[in-house]
Amino acid sequence: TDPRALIAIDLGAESCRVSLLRWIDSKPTLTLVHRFPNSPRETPQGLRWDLAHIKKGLHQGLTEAAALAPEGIRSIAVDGWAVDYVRLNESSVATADPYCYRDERTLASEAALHKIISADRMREITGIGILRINTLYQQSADTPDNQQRPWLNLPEYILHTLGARPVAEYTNATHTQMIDLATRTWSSEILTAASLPITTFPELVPPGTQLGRLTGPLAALPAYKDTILIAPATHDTASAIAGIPAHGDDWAYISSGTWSLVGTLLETPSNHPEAAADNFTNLGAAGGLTCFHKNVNGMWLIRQSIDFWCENGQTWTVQDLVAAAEKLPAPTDLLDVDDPDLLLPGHMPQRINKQLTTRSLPKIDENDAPAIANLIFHSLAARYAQVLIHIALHSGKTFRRLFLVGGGSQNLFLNRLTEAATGLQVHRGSQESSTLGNFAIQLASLETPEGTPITPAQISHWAQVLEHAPHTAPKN
Ligand code: LRH
Repeated sequence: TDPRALIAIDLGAESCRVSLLRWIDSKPTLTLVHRFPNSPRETPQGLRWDLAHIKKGLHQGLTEAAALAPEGIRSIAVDGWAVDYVRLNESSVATADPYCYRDERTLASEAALHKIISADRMREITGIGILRINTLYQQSADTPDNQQRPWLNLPEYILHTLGARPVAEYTNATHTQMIDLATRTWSSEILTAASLPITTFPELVPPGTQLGRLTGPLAALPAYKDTILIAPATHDTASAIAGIPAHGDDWAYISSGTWSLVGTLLETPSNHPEAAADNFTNLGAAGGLTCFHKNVNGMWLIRQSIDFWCENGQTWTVQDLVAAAEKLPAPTDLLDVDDPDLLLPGHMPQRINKQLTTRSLPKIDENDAPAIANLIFHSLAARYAQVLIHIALHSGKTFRRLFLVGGGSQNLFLNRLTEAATGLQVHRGSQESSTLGNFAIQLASLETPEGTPITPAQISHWAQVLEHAPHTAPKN
């Protein structure tokens, strides 16, 4: 078999990573080569991602990875957070920094679009959760000029800048709210309602599709001779779930990062009226499966609070907050963590108090970091339990196990609260599950003839191979 290494790029709303999978004595070893912080910025043109910063970090990671793998790099795949996209100019280059999905421009475009096509009808067509962050509402808010330009979701754009042909990978495409669940293609009814021209839409491809060879300056490095570019599940959550090494049908997942995605994998989507009324989502999963889950607010609440305390002279790490919070008694009243106001950036402790006041509950001292963190952790665990009960009802499954993956799964206090609230057996998976799933899908793709879809069995085989792979730090 081919002894060359593989690279996974995982773009996160809080940090981006470049990781390497090498075969040492024919056994896989993983190295997190480069990790760099990421965050949206308030600009006069709205809340935007800094594309140059992301590309610079990736270039550094890819350069370092090449130096660590004298055997060469066989393939690279990119996943990232869903729904954000770039518009392309005539040279296939991004015309501007992409908007962050939290930008408030979609408040108006969502309301306007629902007057033309109802949320219920869109739900019927797409089977996905109606969320104002979805690409459809963002594209509806674009200027008419921009609406005429081709576009790519962010991970696919990064692949394209490396030499891949421009595509929309299916798992990520489902989160745009523009895919017809029945035909698995772009929905002409939704595109027509939103006046978005199909000519600007990329070709749809399944996860595991090989998209050409690496080109450009990096391709001049000997390690990158003949490196293939692959679309994994470009939606980071779909990759994270592909990275869970589980058998059987008795398990649910929480992919815990900026968001907590709480759900289960289904063979076929579940789009009956009760699931629709609960706004559960049916997103594409790797291997033709469906991620049936709900977006619950996640570590965003903690990160945003930490930023506020930092601006006010208090330095907190998540670890310190966890240690301080777990000494406190359980709060009497819980927060509604999915209050839309809590999805917005800035002043998180004040936003929390605004909610408590509206609900006639006692306020909490905005500078009492442990008390606020304690309230957040207890409220998240209770919300997870509530959502999981509904997931079981809508899917008809009986859960025994709960897999926690992603950065948030490192929070053992929250894990304990979640175990107590759900009564499920909690299994802590990888904090880099998106990267593991990204690699698992690449490995499945590389062993499969072109044009043949990769299967769930292949993906879970590779996820299990990678589960026990040692993690090494880069040598230099
Ligand atoms: C997690 C995630 C999630 C989406 C959100 C936009 O990173 O991709 O699955 O709902 O970001």
